[in-house]
Amino acid sequence: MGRSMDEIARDILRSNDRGGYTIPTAGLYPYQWNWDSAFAAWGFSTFNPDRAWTELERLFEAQWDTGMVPHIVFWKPDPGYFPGPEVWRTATHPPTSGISQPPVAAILARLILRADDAAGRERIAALYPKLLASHRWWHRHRCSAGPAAITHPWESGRDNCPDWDPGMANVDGSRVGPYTRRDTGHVDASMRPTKADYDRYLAIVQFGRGCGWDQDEIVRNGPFLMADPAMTFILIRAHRDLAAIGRDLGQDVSEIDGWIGALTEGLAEIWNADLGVHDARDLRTGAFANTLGSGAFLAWLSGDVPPEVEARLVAVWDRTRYGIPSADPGASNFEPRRYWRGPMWPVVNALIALGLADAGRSDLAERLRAETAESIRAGGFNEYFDPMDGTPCGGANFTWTAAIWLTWAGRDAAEVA
Ligand code: 2M8
Repeated sequence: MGRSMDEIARDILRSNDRGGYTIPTAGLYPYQWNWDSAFAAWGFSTFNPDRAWTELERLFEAQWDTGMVPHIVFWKPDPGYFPGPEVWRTATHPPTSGISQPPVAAILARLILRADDAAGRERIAALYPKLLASHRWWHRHRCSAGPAAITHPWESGRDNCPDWDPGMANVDGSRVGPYTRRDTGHVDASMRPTKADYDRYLAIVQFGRGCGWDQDEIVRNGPFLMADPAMTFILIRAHRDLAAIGRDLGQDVSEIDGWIGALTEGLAEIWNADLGVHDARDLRTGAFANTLGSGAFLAWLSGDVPPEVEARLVAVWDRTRYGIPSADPGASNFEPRRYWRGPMWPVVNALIALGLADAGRSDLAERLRAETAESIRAGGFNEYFDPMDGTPCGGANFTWTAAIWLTWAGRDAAEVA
């Protein structure tokens, strides 16, 4: 008899384990990534709670003195990935990148704790001040415009989605000098961001490196600054979870409550009245991206979604066969297999479903689970999928897809509730 999907998923987590931290997938992504690691922890919590906490602890070992949790931790040199530590040059130990990634750690730590409170009590008490420092960093360095902002498309985790096109248009990528990409040696180039994208990604990194990763300078004068609805929704939810954890630990959480209030008010700045949803906005020019993809669907994470907004979102979802797309299939720039410019990402669906379930939309949550599960069952534990025909894309044996299978997609409705 063959191995069950659950067994395969557990094996993927174990085989991507590099000794306390988990890489997203061998070859393409050989380091520890911030939000991937938090999802890995959630996955481990279904069969090894101790290992789940270790994963988060390793990630926070790389936290900067400023509170920032970097988006990549370069624990061991690996020539298979570009841009590596020699490009970022952050002067930290361990070497890391100089930007962050969606702060899902508090959201997932709370779920991990809920699954096995006894195993997590001491671990969360030790982690709480570090989580708090990282949320304070987000408030201090990324939320001054009201909503949460990103200083590099990589910071959003949704690298090349159309949401960032207006901000990327301001970036001059013509003077970055020669370099060799590694991603296209692992995965078909047609599924990856373009060379023009990479030139600009590197120009933004070069600016950060040039100012010694001074975050005030990056926000003030860096080549790219966009408000991100997804980050705002995630951060609101993460603040709420952190406050709940803090209250349980007997802490005063009024500072966190203040951040939640400010961010919720900040949502008005990214309301696109023409589109009728929250939308990415270039903070240098004020221009909206005019895109409707998975970022807008994360609204459920931060609270209830009005019926007219829900109708607009579901109309986009109805255009696909397999889950919520990263960009609207009805838009002319939709590319069903090019990374974040259209594909369906199981890991994002899992986050959206958390919001849907909490908002009492278990019907939509179950539809999303079933469509995600069907694509993984048919295609394997890939990084992402073509939302129209379910073709598995990107890296195989992917940690976060295995993790969300174990915690969500592979559970039936009764278990998930
Ligand atoms: C992708 O991003 C990296 C840069 O961080 C890349 O393309 O090189 C994104 O999908 C990101 O969200 C993810 O965390 C990372 C590792 O899975 O890969």
